[in-house]
Amino acid sequence: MKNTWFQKLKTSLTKSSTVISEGITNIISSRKLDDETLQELEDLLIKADLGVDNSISIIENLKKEKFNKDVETDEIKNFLANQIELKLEGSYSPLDTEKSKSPRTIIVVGVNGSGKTTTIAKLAYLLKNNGARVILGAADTFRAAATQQLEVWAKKLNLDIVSLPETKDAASVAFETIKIATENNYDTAIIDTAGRLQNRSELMDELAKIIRVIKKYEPQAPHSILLTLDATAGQNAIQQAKVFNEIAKITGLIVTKLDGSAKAGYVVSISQELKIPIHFIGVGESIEDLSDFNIKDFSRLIVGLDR
Ligand SMILES: Nc1nc2c(ncn2[C@@H]2O[C@H](COP(=O)(O)OP(=O)(O)OP(=O)(O)O)[C@@H](O)[C@H]2O)c(=O)[nH]1
Ligand SMILES: [Mg+2]
Repeated sequence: MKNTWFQKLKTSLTKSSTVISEGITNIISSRKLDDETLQELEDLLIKADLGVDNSISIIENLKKEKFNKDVETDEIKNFLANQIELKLEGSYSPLDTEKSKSPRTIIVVGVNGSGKTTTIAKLAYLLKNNGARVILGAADTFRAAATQQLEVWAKKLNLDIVSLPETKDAASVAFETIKIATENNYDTAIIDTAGRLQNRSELMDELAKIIRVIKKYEPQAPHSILLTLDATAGQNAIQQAKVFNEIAKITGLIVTKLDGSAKAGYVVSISQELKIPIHFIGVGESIEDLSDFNIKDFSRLIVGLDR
């Protein structure tokens, strides 16, 4: 199982690792690590979206260790992998699935198309396979067909779902979901929400209301507020995440669509800037394509190294 995941992550990171790996090969082929070479390496990291500050500090460290020395490609890759791993230290934590808090209420938020609904299906599948009784709440009352999309997943995965087709009030659906989950002893309720851009204040108000209303039913809930971040969006998403975090205290991140991104280095920026743990990464469109975020594997694969 672990190996399958590793392969999947490796494939997912191909776009990003090709940029870095080929870049390194081109830059340092039989050259000493002089200032010009270091500058080119720094540009490469910035291009892979590690963020300017991270890229500068990593290359400064490289300079301290290896300036004007003859270097091999793999030596540079290993150095960078270690540096990336250090930057990511502490950025993973598993999603809390402690049963004593049943029903655990998880609410998933994010901008339009960032992967909320698909991720909910993947997460529900994962939790169900671990023996949890899961119920879904279709609180995206904004987009036509959003409820239907979640219902299709629920049917496929044989999961119960709460939807109130007659209401446009997302908070009512969320309230009803947690109520039904509590009364019927579900372990976990996962609530889908509408995609919203952080500058749409009426939608951000709606999000605040959903959370307020859930708390009315159960002050401890929601136990997790997860933000999906699209890895192809790169640095832009960091500002979005900050606004979401102000409205709804985000407890964990899921970085989606890593498989389609040439900017996977963005994960490093996220962890540095947001200091919110990354629980999972999305590595494809199918139901099994949700993986725990493994820092070491990520750090090595992104620079084109294997285990
Ligand atoms: N390649 C890839 N595609 C993904 C991943 N996660 C989601 N997608 C795709 O991204 C698209 C949008 O996903 P949704 O789950 O509908 O996103 P959403 O955030 O619920 O969208 P709205 O409800 O419209 O805001 C779909 O085509 C998904 O299949 C992923 O990890 N990898
Ligand atoms: Mg959706």
